Amino acid sequence: MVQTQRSRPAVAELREMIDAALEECLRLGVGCPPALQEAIRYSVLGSGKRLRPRLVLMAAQACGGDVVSALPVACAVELVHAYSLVHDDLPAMDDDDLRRGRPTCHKAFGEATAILVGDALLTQAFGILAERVQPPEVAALCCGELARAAGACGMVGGQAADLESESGGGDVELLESIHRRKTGAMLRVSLRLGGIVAGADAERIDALDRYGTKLGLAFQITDDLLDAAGNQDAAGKRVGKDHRRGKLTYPGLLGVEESRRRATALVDAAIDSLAPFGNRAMELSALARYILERDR
Ligand code: GRG
Repeated sequence: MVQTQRSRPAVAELREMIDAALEECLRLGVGCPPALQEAIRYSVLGSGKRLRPRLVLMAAQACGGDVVSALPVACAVELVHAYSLVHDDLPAMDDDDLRRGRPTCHKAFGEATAILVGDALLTQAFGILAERVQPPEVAALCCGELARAAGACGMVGGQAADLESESGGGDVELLESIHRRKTGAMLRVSLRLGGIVAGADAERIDALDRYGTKLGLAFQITDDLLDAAGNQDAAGKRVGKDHRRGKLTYPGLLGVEESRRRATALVDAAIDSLAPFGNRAMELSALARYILERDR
C-alpha cells in the first residue's frame, strides 16, 4: 500500500492512493489462473469514479483519522461495487455490453468467467477486511457492516426488488425503497466504515449515515437523469435503457425538473448533516456538489 506522512492528502492524491492500493490488492497468488486474474483486474482497474472508496477516506479524514489505515476498507468497498457491476451487466440481469467505456466483463471474457470474477471480488473484499484492518474487533465490525449493506436486505435485495419491479407499476415510495438498498446501502456503508476505522463516536457515525442516505438518493436521481439525457460517450455505458425497458425512474415518475429539484434539495440536506465536522468535512461537502454536476 502507498504510504504518506501527511494526514490530509488532496483529493487527486486520494484517487492515486486508492488506485495504487487496488492494484496491490489484485496481485493475486499463483493459484489464481492467469485468465481469471486478467478478467478480475480488467473489471476493477481503469476508469471508475472510485466514489465509494473516496467516501471511505473522506469520512475517515472528517473524523480526524488516518487515511492510510482506511485504505484496506476503501479497497474492500470498491471490490464489492465492482462485483455488483460485473454481475449486473450479465445477460440474466441488465444484459449490458458496455461499461466504463469498454466491453463489459462477460463480453470480453465470457459469462462463466464474469460470474467467477464477481464471486472472487466479493470473497476478496471480506478477506481484505479480515486480514488488513486492525484491531481484529474493528475488522469484525467492518465485516458485519459490509455484509449487511451488500447482502439480501441491502444491495442484493434492492437488485431483486428492481428486477421484480420490471413487471410494471410502482410509485416514488417503491422506487426509493429499491434505491435505498440497491445503490444507497453501499454509499452509506462507505461513510460509516470510514468513521468506524477512524474510531469515531456514535454521534459522528450517525451524522455520516444521514449524509450518506441523502447522498445515495441524490446519486440515484442524477443517475436516472443521466440515463434519460443520453450522453453515452460521457457515461461510458449504454443510456436510455431504463426508458426502453419501462423501468421505474425519477424523471419517469416526477419529470426532469422536479427530479433535479429533489436532487438539489437532498444534496443541500446532506451537506447540512456535516455540521458536526466543521472544516474537516469540506471534501465530503464538495463531493456532494459534484454529484449534482457530474456527467458520468
Ligand atoms: C448484481 C447483486 C447485484 C447488484 C447490482 C449496483 C447495482 C446492483 C447495479 C448497478 C446498476 C446501476 C447502473 C445502478 C445505478 C447506480 C450505480 C450503482 C451506478 C454505477 O456506479 P458508479 O457510477 O460507477 O459509481 P463507476 O463505474 O464510476 O464505479
